[in-house]
Amino acid sequence: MSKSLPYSVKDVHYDNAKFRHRSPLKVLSQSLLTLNTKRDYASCSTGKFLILILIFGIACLMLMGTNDSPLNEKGKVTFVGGFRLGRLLRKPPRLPPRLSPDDGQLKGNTTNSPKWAARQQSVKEAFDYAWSGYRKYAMGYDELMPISQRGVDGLGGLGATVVDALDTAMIMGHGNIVSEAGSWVEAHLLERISQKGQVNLFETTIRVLGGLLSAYHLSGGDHGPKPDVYLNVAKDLADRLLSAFNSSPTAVPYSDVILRESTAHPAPGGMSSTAEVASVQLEFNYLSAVSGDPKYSAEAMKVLAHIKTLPKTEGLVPIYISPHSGEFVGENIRMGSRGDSYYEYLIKVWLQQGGKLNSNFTYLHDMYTEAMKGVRHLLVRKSIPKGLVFVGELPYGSKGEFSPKMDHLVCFLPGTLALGATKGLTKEKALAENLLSFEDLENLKLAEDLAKACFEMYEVTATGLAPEIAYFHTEEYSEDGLEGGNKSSAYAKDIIIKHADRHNLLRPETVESLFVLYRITKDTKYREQGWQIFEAFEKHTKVKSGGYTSLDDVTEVPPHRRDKMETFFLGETLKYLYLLFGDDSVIPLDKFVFNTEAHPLPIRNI
Ligand code: DMJ
Repeated sequence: MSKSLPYSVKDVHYDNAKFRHRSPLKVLSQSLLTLNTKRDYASCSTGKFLILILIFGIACLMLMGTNDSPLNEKGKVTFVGGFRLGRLLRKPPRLPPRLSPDDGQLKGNTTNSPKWAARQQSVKEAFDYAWSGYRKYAMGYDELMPISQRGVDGLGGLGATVVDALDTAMIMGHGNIVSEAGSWVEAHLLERISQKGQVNLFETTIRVLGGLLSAYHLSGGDHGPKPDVYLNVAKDLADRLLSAFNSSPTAVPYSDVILRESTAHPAPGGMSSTAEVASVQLEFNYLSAVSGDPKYSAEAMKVLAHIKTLPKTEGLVPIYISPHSGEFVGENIRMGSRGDSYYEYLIKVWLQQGGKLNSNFTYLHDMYTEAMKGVRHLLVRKSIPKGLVFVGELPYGSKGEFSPKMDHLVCFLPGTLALGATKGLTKEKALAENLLSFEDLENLKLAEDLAKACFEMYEVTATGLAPEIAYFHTEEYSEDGLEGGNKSSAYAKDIIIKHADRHNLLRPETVESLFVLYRITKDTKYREQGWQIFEAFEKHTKVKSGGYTSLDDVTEVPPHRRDKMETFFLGETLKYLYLLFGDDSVIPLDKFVFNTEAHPLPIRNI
């Protein structure tokens, strides 16, 4: 078995030392049976009776206290009295056993061929290059502007690149970078959080809170600060982010938080994005699990329980929701921006909570299954002339016209569909164990078809990099003169790229899906495709003075460059490529869920 992950991959169960609760029943009975004085006491019948009552009372408290779900059958939150009493009896969570990053056994990689090990090494070097550029010109800023060689705070000024990159450095075994990033977090982040102004709830949760929690879980503590530093910062941040939930009159949180005041307000226009309010639950749930405080999970899960009650179109939902009324707003349905991770978190939160049917979380699985049926029925079409399977949009709802527009963001969907089908097992194993339903097989097939369309969005351009948005040629829609620039692509006539959509922000979604599909199907074509994409990033986005940059136009060579290295290039894109070329036993998909910013969190083992 590979030991290539330098930190703990064994610590993936909630029943390990970190999560083990004190058993008052056991403690009591042991003390009673070992102490002579107590034995004497127990030998008299009144004593026995009193002890029985005491044991019965404690057992009742424990039962209430170990309720693992914040929701009852009706989706109501039940984190009340019983849970809190239970908490009083608990030991504070203990840190997991950790492996040293310098341990010789961590460097082995027994099942990977030299070819893929070398390619994985190239990704590690790319990460080093990206980090070095950031450290040199932008340390402590949210993002690097690699052409201007300076930093910029586009996400509220919490040093987002540092936190987003931290667990990637841990997974890659980059001890120096873990030290640099971890020391920065320890020295600066709490202070920043207490001083900074407006941040977006979703972006801060998925990048900063998610990054801190994953670092807490994976950290060996040998490089950088002790793991509980990450947890303490995460708690402070989450306490302030909770104001987005507490200030709203409904279960739907406001989109923006003023950190220094712990106050929150709606976005301009008043609406929250559906994907945003429904993509903070993995992080808040995990924080509750490791901190022992249910308040984070309780607030976040109320959102999903509330959305469960709202009317939908075959499981599909509009991209806006009002925190004032709690209702969806408008009819715009899409799997791209503002819609995407709503669907992703339905299945991932269910998996995080043990992935069991007939549990308090089954409603999430049901919502996901219905939504994917809706996707297959209402959003999936084939392009002409070559028949690429793509996912379009319904800007005016199911009664309005279909738009053959697909954001690159939609390319998260093949990975999510494959994960939802096999629950992280390989397809071979899931088939052998008879675990795949008809729905699962349909979703797996769609995952493979969509991954092809996503890859062809890269292949069709002159740079080999995908545009931000593509349109697909159909019977109803065509436009001439908007091809990607690679004349040898078999799909040059199927994919239409409008001038305004030709940029590339170093996004991860396609390589994310290639990684998940490779793990699940073991088909090496996904690795080869990932390598082709990585080479295109190396060729066209690497900046001589340091870092990588977004591009203005992927259909031209050389492409005009934008001046920004997004945090998710280090947090997601390079992490997924590294894992795609590496050993399957590192961050196994049946033991971890990746949040929507690629920060792995352990699956609860019930
Ligand atoms: C990331 O910040 C997250 O994946 C989010 O869900 C949407 N996409 C960006 C990266 O493209």
